[in-house]
Amino acid sequence: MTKIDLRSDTVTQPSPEMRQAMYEAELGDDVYGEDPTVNALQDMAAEMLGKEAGLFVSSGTQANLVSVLAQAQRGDEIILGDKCHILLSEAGGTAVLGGVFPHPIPTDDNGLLDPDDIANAVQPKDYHRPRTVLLCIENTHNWSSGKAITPEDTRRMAAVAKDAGLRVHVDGARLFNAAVALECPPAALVEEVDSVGFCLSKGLSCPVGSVVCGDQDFIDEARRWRKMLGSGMRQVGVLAAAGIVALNTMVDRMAEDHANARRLAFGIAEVPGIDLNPEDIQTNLVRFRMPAGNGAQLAQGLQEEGVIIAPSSHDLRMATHYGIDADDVDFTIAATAKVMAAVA
Ligand code: TLP
Repeated sequence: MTKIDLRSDTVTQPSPEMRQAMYEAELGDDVYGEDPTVNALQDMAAEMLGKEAGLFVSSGTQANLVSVLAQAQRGDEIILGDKCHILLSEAGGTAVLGGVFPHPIPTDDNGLLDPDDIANAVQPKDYHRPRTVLLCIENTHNWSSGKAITPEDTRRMAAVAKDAGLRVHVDGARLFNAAVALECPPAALVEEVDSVGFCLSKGLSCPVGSVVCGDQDFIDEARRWRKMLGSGMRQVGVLAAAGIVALNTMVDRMAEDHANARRLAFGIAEVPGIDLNPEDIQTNLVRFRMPAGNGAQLAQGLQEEGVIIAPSSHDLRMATHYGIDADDVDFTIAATAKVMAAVA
């Protein structure tokens, strides 16, 4: 049976070129800083993002965790959006492992935080209050259907934080999707920020890994936290090799995923019972709403047709990625219409 897995871009498989590079990778012990392939990936990532240094980490969650812990002490506070991944989907790690207090503020439909809300969330200097030290921004914004945050919007949010003496972190799990969608160099998206993490294992299709970038002092501190978290990995160039291929070959092709996402969004928006404005779709995530309960029926019905999405009552997502083509999209649109006709 057809198997079209739209749960996430994390399900992507490495390309043949990646597997070959992994096989041939030159290796060393990365805890000694001696893995040439890891070092090459870190340098390449830092250069692409206009930062001094990079650090290979095991996941997007770990990228955020080491970034926050390297820039906030126990008892400090971080400002973040109320719909961001760090707050909602990382098991409370910054609070549990770092004693860092999250201060959520509203997120608009475009994944943006209002600069006034940021300014108002900064705690006054008073020993009753936690110290506010960091602002976190997410680009692309997952819960806002993968909206790409422009350099101007990032600048606007970061400027308020900087004025208040905060540092700024970007959860750029899908930063390269944003760069492709906005047709700008990835470095332009993080000019004013102190730290940024991006995932290799999502749209870039690597099996494992993320890279954190920033200045050398930040990276040194992040490396210490990575070690403490148990991810001082050894001959990890086998994984980094795929990352180098990804940065060379998989960035521009994500335009295809974005075109497929729009095709999908325009198609399913026509299906009665699906609430979605396809014009909102900029990157590879298609979120839509349905009457409560219908989502679970749709997920179940699609599964029977060979299309997999994450089950949810009424707030659903389909993700396009390497391995999904326009035919898969058309099949999914037809299957969605068929299942929803039966539900009605
Ligand atoms: N997101 C996953 C799930 O956890 C929801 C997905 O399928 O979208 N930041 C952002 C914005 C993310 O979307 C994710 C993963 C992460 C960080 C964490 O990355 P991993 O899964 O590598 O720890």
